[in-house]
Amino acid sequence: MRFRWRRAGGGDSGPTLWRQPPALVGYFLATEVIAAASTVVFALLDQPSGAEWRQFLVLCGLALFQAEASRTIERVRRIHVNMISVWGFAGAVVLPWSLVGVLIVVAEVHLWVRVWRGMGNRPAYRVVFSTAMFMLSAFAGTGVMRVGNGVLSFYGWSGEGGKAVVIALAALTFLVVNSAMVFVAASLHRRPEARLVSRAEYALEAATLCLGALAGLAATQSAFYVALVVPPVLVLHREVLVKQFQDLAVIDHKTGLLNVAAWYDRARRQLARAVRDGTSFGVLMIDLDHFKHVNDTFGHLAGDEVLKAIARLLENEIRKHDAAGRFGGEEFAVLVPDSTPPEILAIAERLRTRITELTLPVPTDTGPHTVANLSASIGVAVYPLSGATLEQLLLVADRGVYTAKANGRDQVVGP
Ligand code: GH3
Ligand code: MG
Ligand code: MG
Repeated sequence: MRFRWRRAGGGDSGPTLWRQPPALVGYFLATEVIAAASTVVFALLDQPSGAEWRQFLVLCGLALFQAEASRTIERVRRIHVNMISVWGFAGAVVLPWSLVGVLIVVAEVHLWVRVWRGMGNRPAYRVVFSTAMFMLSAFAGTGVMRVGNGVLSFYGWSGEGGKAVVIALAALTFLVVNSAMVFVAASLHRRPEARLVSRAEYALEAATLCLGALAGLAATQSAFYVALVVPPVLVLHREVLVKQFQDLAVIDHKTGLLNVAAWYDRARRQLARAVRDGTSFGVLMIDLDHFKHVNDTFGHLAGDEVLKAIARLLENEIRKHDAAGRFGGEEFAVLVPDSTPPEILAIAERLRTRITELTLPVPTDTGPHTVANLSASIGVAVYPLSGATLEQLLLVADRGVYTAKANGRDQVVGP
């Protein structure tokens, strides 16, 4: 897996390495130096056999072929979960350390040159870091293979079962090292939410490692067998894309919140549930105050950073089954299910306070500045108090926003 730098544009990672937090920069450089230095040391120590060179060439060839075959997929895709793990882990299973390192570098450089470079959303330093991270994960896997095979031959266990166990342990090691490194990067990047890797992502990673193990084993037999791994890899790759399109269809690109259509969908379902169960729920409309002023003072890019920060604030402040959406511009809507009017008003009030407390470093033409003293006008509607249809609720919440603006902004207006 890779570190998700930003979720649908929701993060704050800049285009240059030096704009990242210093601890993160140190972590990147340390990872890269260790990966490069170990490869050099391994190259001096390893003496690959003719068979290992052949397997290396086969795996390299297929990695490049697979990357070429899924090039268009990789291009339309904006978030990357790639299949380097397949080839990297295949290498970890059968190749000596040095060739594993070179295999991963070749595969990543190829993807960089042929796919990512032209897209402009994957700065070189990120590619370098992911490459180093995959190398270290694969080296750990190779280490487990070496030790495991050593133990097997020491005890004279030559059965296939023992080898399979060693491969499973190597895969687990790869996964653990990889996840730990992603976790550290996310922590240093001050993106706690990026540390959470979903079960689906682990499943995908496990599937790619299984395919990698099979590719490695097949490579010890014949190049023709390895070719059998390519179609499943391509299909897996495409499935990931479909899933990402599904995500993109409901997500606001700039902030990572729900888009209008998805928010409406959630709200409609909530209304149906509330009618059925006789419960109440709230709709908050949030409009930032004098946002034009932020743009005029700090520039549009800084304005975008503020919108992203507000989105993160909303996500952190609301409960899991509440839904925050971006309604366009600097307007947000929050759905607060299963709550009483006083609870809903309290949530609105808390959001308003948090927004006023926000201070945010932003990049501007004249260097970094701090945006503070933000505020928002919030209109609240409550089902069934404010209306029986979604349109009525939105109208009441919207009217609340206008009343709040008229009364001097930075306030919550209830139903
Ligand atoms: P108020 O709501 O308090 O009346 O003042 P306001 O300045 O927020 O006024 P208004 O809602 O009319 O203006 C919204 C501004 O938000 C206008 C536009 O420049 C800015 N805006 C809308 N969408 C975006 C965006 O995606 N990025 C940035 N940076 N600015 C945006
Ligand atoms: Mg507005
Ligand atoms: Mg506004």
